[in-house]
Amino acid sequence: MKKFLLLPLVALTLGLLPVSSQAQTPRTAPSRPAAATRPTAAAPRPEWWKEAIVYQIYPRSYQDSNGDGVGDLRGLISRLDYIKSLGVNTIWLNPIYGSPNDDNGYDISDYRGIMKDFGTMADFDELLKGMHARGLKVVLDLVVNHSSDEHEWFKQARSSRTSPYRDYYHWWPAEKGTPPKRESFFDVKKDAWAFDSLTKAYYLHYFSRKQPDLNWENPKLRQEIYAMMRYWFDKGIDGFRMDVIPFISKDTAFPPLPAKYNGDWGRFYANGPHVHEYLREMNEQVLSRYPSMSVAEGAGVTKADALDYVDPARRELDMLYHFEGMDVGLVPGNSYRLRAPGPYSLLEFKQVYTKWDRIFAQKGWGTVYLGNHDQPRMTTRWGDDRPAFRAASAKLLSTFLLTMRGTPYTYGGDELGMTNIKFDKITDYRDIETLNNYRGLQASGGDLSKFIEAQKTTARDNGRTPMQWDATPNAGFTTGQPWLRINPNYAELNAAAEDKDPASVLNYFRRATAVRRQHKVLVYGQYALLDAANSHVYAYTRTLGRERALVVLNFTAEARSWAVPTGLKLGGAPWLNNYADFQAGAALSLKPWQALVLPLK
Ligand code: ISL
Repeated sequence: MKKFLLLPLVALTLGLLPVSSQAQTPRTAPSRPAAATRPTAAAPRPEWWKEAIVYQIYPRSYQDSNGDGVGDLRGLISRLDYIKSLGVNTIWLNPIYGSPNDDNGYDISDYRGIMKDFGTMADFDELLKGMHARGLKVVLDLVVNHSSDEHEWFKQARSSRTSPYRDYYHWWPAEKGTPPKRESFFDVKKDAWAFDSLTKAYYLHYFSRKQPDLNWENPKLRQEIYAMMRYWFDKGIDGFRMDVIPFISKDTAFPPLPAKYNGDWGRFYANGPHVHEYLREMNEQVLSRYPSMSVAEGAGVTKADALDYVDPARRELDMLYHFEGMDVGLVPGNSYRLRAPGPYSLLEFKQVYTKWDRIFAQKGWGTVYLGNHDQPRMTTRWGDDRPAFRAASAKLLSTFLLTMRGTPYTYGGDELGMTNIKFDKITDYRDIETLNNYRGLQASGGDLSKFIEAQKTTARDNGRTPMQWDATPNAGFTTGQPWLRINPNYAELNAAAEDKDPASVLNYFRRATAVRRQHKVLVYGQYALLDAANSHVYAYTRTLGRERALVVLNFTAEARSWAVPTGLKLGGAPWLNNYADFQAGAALSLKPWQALVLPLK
């Protein structure tokens, strides 16, 4: 247990402390008395998935059991007790299906089988049973905007223009000329059309050439997908995370890009003409028939269309996750994930999360995440990975995740405070996005050193380096050659060491999940931003009936003082504090990256 310095709090309550002894440094912005007004909207309807604490696992990088350097299902089974010990209750597994791995499983060649590298269906059944036995729900990835070009459907489709599978994909016959411009995320030339010489036609691929887009306008294709979803639900899974689901419906006339198109193709691809019709159909024919949860990867979804996906009255999906949080601090409209110079703006960060909370204030339900397999490590990106601040900032970020409204998604490894590996050489990268962007930039004579520098902060492989289990060779991840280099900081940053240390990032994370599970105010309570103009401290209250909490997060490496707004009365020892003690008073003295969750009277 941590010890808290309660004395000053008691002294203050009794009026024994002069105000000057409470605030060591001037605060950055005046407090707002408005905090005294409590939000009044009715509490949201309880659901298990609103109370979920999701732990995302990238199986390729979690635990190898057979020495081939790639994580697998048996490895994962061997880590179930660790996963349970985190206090999470829902697991999202990145794709585990048959795949030639052009995009690490996001190119599926067999929707009903298990990737050879990962094991067998018997392994999956055992994993599912092991998770359920521990009270963990299991959510799989649903990747149905595209398949692999090695899927039997595509092999058939490309074999002849008259194949019954031809319409499972989008084709543009060469006799119509060059297809209207569409851009691709992973193509070296950014061209989303690939020419297939056998049938003299172009096929559409929003991602790599090995990821042809499925044609959702074809009802037969949709029935195949729904049957496949039922197959997994009948096995007992509890839900799906839906990969780029806003992209599935296309205008098959492929009109030219509109004049206002500004290269933001994620936005352009989202919300196609029939997407909501198809999601309602999917809900009616599959989702509503199982006690499931669904979460959309909300690529291209904005404030204006978010509720179209998750308003329960529309019977589509349960939740979505947006990208606006991830875009903070990037050069707008730049597809190479170039970072804006200097640190990101906490004001912008607060505005984004506050805006997205508000969208779901009356209906629908949000999500909160700070990293995933497509993002760098949260501690490097949003915290401070220098040795002196790494642990404190990682704990602060977990505090944020676990005290916001909306379902929190924690990415495996972040509970340890893992950091970006920051490769210097392109040859260390394995991710198709980085490799093909590099090749494209090289071909067009772009600035490669600027690109490599930006990748150190933003590249996806930073979030994919193997899990750091212990200080033995290869961090206990594999006895073979790891598929992606392991971060050398595993010698001190690893689960075994952190497990033994009561003050570790890991043990703090465990306390934080326990606090969220214990206090429903942190799940369902209204969120109110305090001190919006403060560019160093992020503070908010959560309110549910009579239960109320104050969250104060110092997002800087300097000590700060933060004045508690008049009208808020601290109500006892902190529920969470990432330092051993704290001084309560009319102003809080915050240490670098200090995070506090305080009950209010
Ligand atoms: O559209 C975007 C932003 O508006 C992109 O970031 C896009 O959503 C993202 O790259 C899609 O990610 C998902 O689909 C990809 C796969 O590589 C990712 O790992 C997956 O999460 C293709 O399946």
